[in-house]
Amino acid sequence: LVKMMNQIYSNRADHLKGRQLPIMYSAPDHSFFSISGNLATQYPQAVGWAMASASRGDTRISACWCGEGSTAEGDFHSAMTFAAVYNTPVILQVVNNQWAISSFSGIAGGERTTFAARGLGYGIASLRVDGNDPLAVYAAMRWAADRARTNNGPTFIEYFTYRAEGHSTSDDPEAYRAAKEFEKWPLGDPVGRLKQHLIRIGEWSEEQHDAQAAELTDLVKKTQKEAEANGILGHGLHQPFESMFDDVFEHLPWHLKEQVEQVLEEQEAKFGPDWEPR
Ligand SMILES: Cc1ncc(C[n+]2csc(CCOP(=O)(O)OP(=O)(O)O)c2C)c(N)n1
Repeated sequence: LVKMMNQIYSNRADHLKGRQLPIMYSAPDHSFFSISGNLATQYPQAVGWAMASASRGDTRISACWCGEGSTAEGDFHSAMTFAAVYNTPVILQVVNNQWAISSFSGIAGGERTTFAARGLGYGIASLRVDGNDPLAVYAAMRWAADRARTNNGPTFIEYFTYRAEGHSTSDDPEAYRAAKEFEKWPLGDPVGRLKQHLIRIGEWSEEQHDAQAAELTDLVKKTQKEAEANGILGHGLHQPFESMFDDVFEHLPWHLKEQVEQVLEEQEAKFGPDWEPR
């Protein structure tokens, strides 16, 4: 949790050295590949990764997700073709939350057929699941993982859900859809549904739920403080400027080296020889 928060704040302890957008996490120790801001690039990457794993005789499989709007990207289709042709051990998933910022899923072709149906066109086993039912999501993914692990190839899953909030904090959904539309969404909140289900089967209670919510809120707040001690966004640079291109190129191209030197000289001329990026 603290590592994720350090990434959100792009602070001194951020292992991505402040070079990613704040929620584009990466956790190589957990086989969690860096999120890319360029939509759908993860699709061919996941397929390629799984192909490499299989050809090395490794037992690991890969999984990736994109939004329904991103299925209109060429990368999505290249990945589907390669996954089908090479019978790749990959789980390809679409979170159909019905909105790609301000464009409705119909703009990505969602009213012509389901997104799941597109997988069938590629010859890939495909499922459409109620994305707000945690047990259904778990079962579908488990099935897909078993298929991949037993060499039965790729699976494509569409999770049908709804984006109640804005796309981001700078998005105002009232500008393009009815203000209270989210109140009419009939399939509920996944956490609430799982809670109700567990209470009904006698595995959980309101008291346990409240206690756990309080405990987790406390944990998140404490962790937030811990991360904030390493610096927060908007308080200057937390990583040395020169580290901007570290780990990006194996050999830094000459023109970028030149640009780094140029900026350092400019900064020194402006702030004196003791200048240090804050
Ligand atoms: C190649 C590319 N084009 C456009 C964008 C800008 N953009 C960021 S998010 C987004 C909408 C994505 O919608 P969707 O795929 O439905 O995913 P969601 O955000 O709903 O999960 C767009 C157009 C981008 N990041 N990358």
